[in-house]
Amino acid sequence: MPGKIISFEGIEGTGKSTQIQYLQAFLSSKNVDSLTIREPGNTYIGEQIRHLLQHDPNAHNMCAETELLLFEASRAQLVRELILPTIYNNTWVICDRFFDSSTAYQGAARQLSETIVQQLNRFTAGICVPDLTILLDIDVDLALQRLQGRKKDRIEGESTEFFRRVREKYLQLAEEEPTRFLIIDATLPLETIAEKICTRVQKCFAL
Ligand code: T5A
Repeated sequence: MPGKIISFEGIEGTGKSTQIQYLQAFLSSKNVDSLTIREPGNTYIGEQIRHLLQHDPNAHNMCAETELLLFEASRAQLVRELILPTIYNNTWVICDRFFDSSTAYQGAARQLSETIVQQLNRFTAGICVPDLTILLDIDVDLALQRLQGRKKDRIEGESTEFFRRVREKYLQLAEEEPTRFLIIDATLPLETIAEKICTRVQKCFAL
């Protein structure tokens, strides 16, 4: 029986990384083995791509089409090198972002063709569709405030309007797939959010 895939989505600063730690501890308490991965990255190729996409000062003029293809290339490698072998080893995979990020950031915010983004998502992720997607939702200004004082990468330096489009797309995706998505108010206290996520995971997968 393959392991499950749980993805976390949301704009920057919503608390994805923080909540993933709580979920990992919860799964471990239920004797479920899990591996956390982040997108882009995690493989050698993916980490090189991550550097190009986010931190390389010489890549500031990257066009939207290149950006999309690089995120998808990182995903293609990650799925084949890590995610598929892991789930077939009966270990769960927790994804700090997955293909919904491409739909929201490159599709909606960069305004690339939604059809092309969807085709590429299917091509790179293949059978790896999350069994559950946690959408941490928060007002854009509040999320950006949380990141104040942190050095911004290429995408974090985008406008408030850009992140509004990302947030709206996520909410639309969640409305279209209510069974896969769980929307959580990311302004709630950390422990309350963690409890809501663990309750849903427990119910969803009969743990
Ligand atoms: N991207 C990615 C695309 O454009 N397309 C794609 O296909 C993919 C896969 C990845 C970037 O790439 C883009 C999106 C991103 O721009 P990243 O470096 O991996 O970027 O960054 P993020 O995923 O955005 O992660 P962040 O670290 O910015 O945000 P998190 O993980 O959501 O937030 P976290 O947990 O680090 O928390 C942020 C701060 O908020 C506090 C925390 O303590 C921390 O200080 N916090 C709370 N404070 C109050 N109440 C709560 N409930 C809180 N929860 C957290």
